[in-house]
Amino acid sequence: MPAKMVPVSCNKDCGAGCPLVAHLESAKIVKITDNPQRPRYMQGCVRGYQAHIAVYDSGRLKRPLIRTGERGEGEFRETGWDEALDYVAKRLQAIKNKYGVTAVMQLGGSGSCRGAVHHTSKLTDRFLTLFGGYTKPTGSYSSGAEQFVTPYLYGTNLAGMDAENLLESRLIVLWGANISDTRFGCETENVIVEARKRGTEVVVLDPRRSRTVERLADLWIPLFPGSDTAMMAAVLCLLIEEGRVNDGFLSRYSKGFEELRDYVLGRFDGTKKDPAWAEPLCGVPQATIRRFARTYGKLKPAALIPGLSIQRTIGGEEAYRMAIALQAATGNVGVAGGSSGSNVWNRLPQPVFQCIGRAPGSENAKIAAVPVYRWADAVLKGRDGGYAEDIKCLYTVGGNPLATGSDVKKNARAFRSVDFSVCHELFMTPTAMYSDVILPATSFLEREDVVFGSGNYLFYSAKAADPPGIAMDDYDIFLKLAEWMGFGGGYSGGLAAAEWLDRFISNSEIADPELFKRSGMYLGPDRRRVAFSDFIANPAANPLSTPSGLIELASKDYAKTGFPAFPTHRGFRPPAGAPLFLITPHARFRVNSQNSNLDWFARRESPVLTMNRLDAAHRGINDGDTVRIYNGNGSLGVPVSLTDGILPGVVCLPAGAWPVFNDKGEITGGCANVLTSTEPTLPSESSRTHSVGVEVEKA
Ligand SMILES: Nc1nc2c(c(=O)[nH]1)N[C@H]1C(S)=C(S)[C@@H](COP(=O)(O)OP(=O)(O)OC[C@H]3O[C@@H](n4cnc5c(=O)[nH]c(N)nc54)[C@H](O)[C@@H]3O)O[C@H]1N2
Ligand SMILES: Nc1nc2c(c(=O)[nH]1)N[C@H]1C(S)=C(S)[C@@H](COP(=O)(O)OP(=O)(O)OC[C@H]3O[C@@H](n4cnc5c(=O)[nH]c(N)nc54)[C@H](O)[C@@H]3O)O[C@H]1N2
Ligand SMILES: [Mo]
Repeated sequence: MPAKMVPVSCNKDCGAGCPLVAHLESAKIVKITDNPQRPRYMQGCVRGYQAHIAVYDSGRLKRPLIRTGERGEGEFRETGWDEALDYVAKRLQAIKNKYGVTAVMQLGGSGSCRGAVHHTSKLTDRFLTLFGGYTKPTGSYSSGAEQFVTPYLYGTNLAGMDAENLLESRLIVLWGANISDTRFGCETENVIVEARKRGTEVVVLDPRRSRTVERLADLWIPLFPGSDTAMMAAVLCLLIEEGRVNDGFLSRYSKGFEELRDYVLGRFDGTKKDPAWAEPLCGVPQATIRRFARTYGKLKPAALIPGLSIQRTIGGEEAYRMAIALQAATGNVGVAGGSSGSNVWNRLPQPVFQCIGRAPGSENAKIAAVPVYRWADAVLKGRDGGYAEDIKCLYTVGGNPLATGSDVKKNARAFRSVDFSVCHELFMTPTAMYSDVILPATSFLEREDVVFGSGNYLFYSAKAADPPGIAMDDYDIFLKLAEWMGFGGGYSGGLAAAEWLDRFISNSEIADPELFKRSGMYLGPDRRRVAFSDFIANPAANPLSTPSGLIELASKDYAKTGFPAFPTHRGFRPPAGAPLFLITPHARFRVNSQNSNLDWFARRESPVLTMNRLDAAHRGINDGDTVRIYNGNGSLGVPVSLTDGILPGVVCLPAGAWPVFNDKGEITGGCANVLTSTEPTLPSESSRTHSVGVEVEKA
């Protein structure tokens, strides 16, 4: 039987959002490949090519489930939608009546986060604001520190670039960015490959020899996690001392460089931040720092692309501020082939296209906020502990905080402590297991949507498969629940999900909707943009929206947070009892915790600790041994793989594996977040998953 092809695109927080096609035989997806009509550099990855595994997996939730055993034990009974919705509606209503709407906390949201309609956090917000309000975790596990600081310097978070901009770069610095796995757009890796063919140099700074080092790097500089600000300060120091700073650029476009210069030269604290100072902090020989600084000062334009890893550290705010300062000091901001030094990912205007949002009637919703990194503390401590609300209910849609949230044991305690918890899920995740009601949701391949990629383009994703059992779209689950609670009309506005989508397409800049749906893609006119090019071309006509209209390398407003106006090295050293740095980067075959439970992926990436041979030798550990990793937060057992491809003193356990439970329902291992802490980096109150100390011993 001939294969039929329909365009699809991953609606996940997976680093890209790619133009793909699903091949159907007898109404079943048999494979997924790149869309043959895609432009030259766009390419999917293994997680998209194998996305249909999640559609047909026998573990998919097919019917609503209601808990029968103790919370977390995993005992549930199947039921139909009527009983499940009636139960959830009554429990939500009772909590609202007794405690008020803000006793309900929303969790999750990144499960489906690229779609215009099927967007897990936007739909939850639409429903809960009509319910009357809720408590919302603010900031992000992901890019919280970067989102917090970038506006102080640039007045906006739209500080990205289109991948093709890199074709103009003579130097690309991937600073803690593992493009080959985490992608940062569906074109970025291929564009870098092409740029290298044309002579561009690529330097990667990463504690470990990542796949990006293997595939893209001319030079790999391993350094300690969280030491990036120190390394950057030393680079800046050398540039200043060797007269390689672009003074003309700084005086025309920025403010506050003098203060930063005085800090770097040691005029405030008597310590010059030169390469000799940085060497022990970073674990990088000063000769290497000098060599890199000279290359960076010489090769122009240079694009410095920080990963988000460098801001998931104690003082990660400063690493992002310092990266921006470096790009400004070298005159690389806003020029073709340069970069802002801030996050490039999804941070430029995309084609005009509406998304589902709040509905009329939600204007007076009461929203209470708690920093996401403190959500479990807020649940466990409540008003008595200084938090705004006493949380009685957790409503999780598109998240798996019992695998991805820092300190999963604390998170499990928080789930155990509430009166009621409900989640929409595809699988029996650890978070679902700790819920009272689980409502089975569809995956992106089972519904139609328009998906935002990471550049000036949009992808159409057709419905390619039927949902398992009686699973429903989140849109419809919320609609039914809203009808049960008496605000169905307000929620839907009289439209089904597909009708919203058609409306959004006809209101958009897409001239030919039929062609869009057939080809699966719409390409915006300009796809080689770099942020702030208009400001650089004419700063008087296009000032930044900072107080001065300029790039604020020292910011009076930032100083109000209690930290210096200019970026300074803070750093993190593991404590004596847990002397090894643990990093938990994003895994190649997973999207955060997704795919962890699917054999095909798990076979290719089971939890393994990588460790330098020297650290292993000191501890009598051999390759392949099972080791115990532990610190004050927890302990877990995993096999170890010994390598020279990681800096001595650093060990690596990829993020996203689900926790392992013992008979008593206690978490004993599996997941890296057994070892992480909910003590955030300040002032942004964000994640510090790469500032963790551990000890490792033979099990
Ligand atoms: N395959 C895959 N791709 C993904 C995801 C996924 O789960 N899997 N998740 C997506 C999401 S949600 C996000 S937020 C992004 C994440 O993007 P990032 O946060 O950039 O990704 P990480 O894997 O945490 O880190 C990138 C690299 O930085 C290194 N690193 C760790 N700590 C430090 C440090 O302190 N300094 C330096 N210089 N390097 C350090 C790691 O070894 C790793 O190779 O990726 C997205 N893409
Ligand atoms: N140690 C450590 N921890 C980390 C990180 C790290 O680097 N190190 N990275 C952090 C980062 S950057 C992030 S973004 C977070 C991500 O953390 P989470 O947001 O929890 O991400 P996922 O694990 O992808 O969970 C998404 C869940 O949504 C479900 N899902 C998928 N599609 C849908 C849908 O359409 N509807 C519904 N209802 N559900 C759906 C999936 O089955 C999955 O269980 O993790 C953070 N955790
Ligand atoms: Mo993320």
